[in-house]
Amino acid sequence: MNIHAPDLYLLEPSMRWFGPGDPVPLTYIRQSGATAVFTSLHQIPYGESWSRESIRERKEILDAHGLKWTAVESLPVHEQVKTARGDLKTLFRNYTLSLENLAAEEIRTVIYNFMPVLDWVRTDIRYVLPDGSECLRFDPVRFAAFEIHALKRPGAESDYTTEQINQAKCWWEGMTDTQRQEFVQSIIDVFPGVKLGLRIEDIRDMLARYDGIDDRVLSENLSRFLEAVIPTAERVGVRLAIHPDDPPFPLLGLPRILSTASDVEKLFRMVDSSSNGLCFCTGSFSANPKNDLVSMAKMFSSRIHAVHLRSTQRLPDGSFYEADHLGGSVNMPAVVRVLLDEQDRRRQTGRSDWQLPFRPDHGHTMMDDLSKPPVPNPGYTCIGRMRGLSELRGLMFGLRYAERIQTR
Ligand code: DNO
Repeated sequence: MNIHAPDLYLLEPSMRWFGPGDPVPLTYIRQSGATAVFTSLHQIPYGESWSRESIRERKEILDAHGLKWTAVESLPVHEQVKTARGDLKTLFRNYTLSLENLAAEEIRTVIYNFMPVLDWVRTDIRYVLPDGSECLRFDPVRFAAFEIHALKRPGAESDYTTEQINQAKCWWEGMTDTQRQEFVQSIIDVFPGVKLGLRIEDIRDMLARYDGIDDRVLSENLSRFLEAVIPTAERVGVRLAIHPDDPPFPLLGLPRILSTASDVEKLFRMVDSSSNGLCFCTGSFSANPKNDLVSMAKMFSSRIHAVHLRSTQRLPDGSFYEADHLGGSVNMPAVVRVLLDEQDRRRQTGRSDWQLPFRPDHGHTMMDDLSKPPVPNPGYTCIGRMRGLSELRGLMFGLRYAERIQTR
């Protein structure tokens, strides 16, 4: 039995690629066992439209390596859309134009997020695990140090316990200036695929633009965005897939509207269309103990358009680190079972687009990668992701194989 045999109906094994500047070349991605890629045109500033030529150019690079562009990750939503300020008409027009151009090149899955100010946030991008490999970690004490001592956000203390505040002070004071600077940059300037060169003052300005924006207002702004772009997505056959908040709890006193199952239900109610879907990121959702990943996969399966498989290990102090793909708190076999069943359901209804693209989201820095210069996108070294991809493909293969033995 061949793992690529079409009659196994596995999820589409994919890897993220950050474009020609990515230190992980497409030849490696092909050798990792991926048949497809999640990528974005990171060179185009947020808010501008993607021309058909630039999309085709990227597609041709992938084609030349025998890889398919299966999902856009991401078509970023401009901050002005999230705060509902500025020339929204132009921003919406540019977004829909990009969707039309992507569809014209047959790229129909588009991931985005609606996280205010920062994309994903971690406080340690080189946390050493007992086996010597390194992973990403979030520690509320270190984040308190960032907010209170670097950002100096008024009122930040009220989000932490006295013990956390004291520990944060102690930790901050124990660092040299260079260490502090590196730590701050690792929080504020890790937007995927691009170095925006943000400084702490820029973050203060960005935060100020959220004055008066709470969960309700941010939801209204998301709803306005969806109402503006979903009709085009439907017309051209594009599935939008929102990425959950990472981490899935409030940060920096900002609103957070895509962290839990009830948030996803609200999203689907905003615009009731299959083009208004979800990127099911098990790693992001799993950092919130309220989220039951298996039941969420079942609840939302028909609207899941892209999948990130990863796990986190939560600790009693409120921190979490990125565990092995098959370890941590996610019941990965049960989640994958639900996703395979969903693909079967889609096939039975005659859908030609039944296959769900998945990628291992992040991986540990390990083996030879430990001695290379750090990758510009933390979490995206080659070997650790390949380990994740291999384990996940093996899991899918095993689940399918077990089905057949049972039905024999
Ligand atoms: C982190 C990623 C996110 C994700 C975006 C989607 O590594 O999972 O940055 O790509 O939030 O818009």
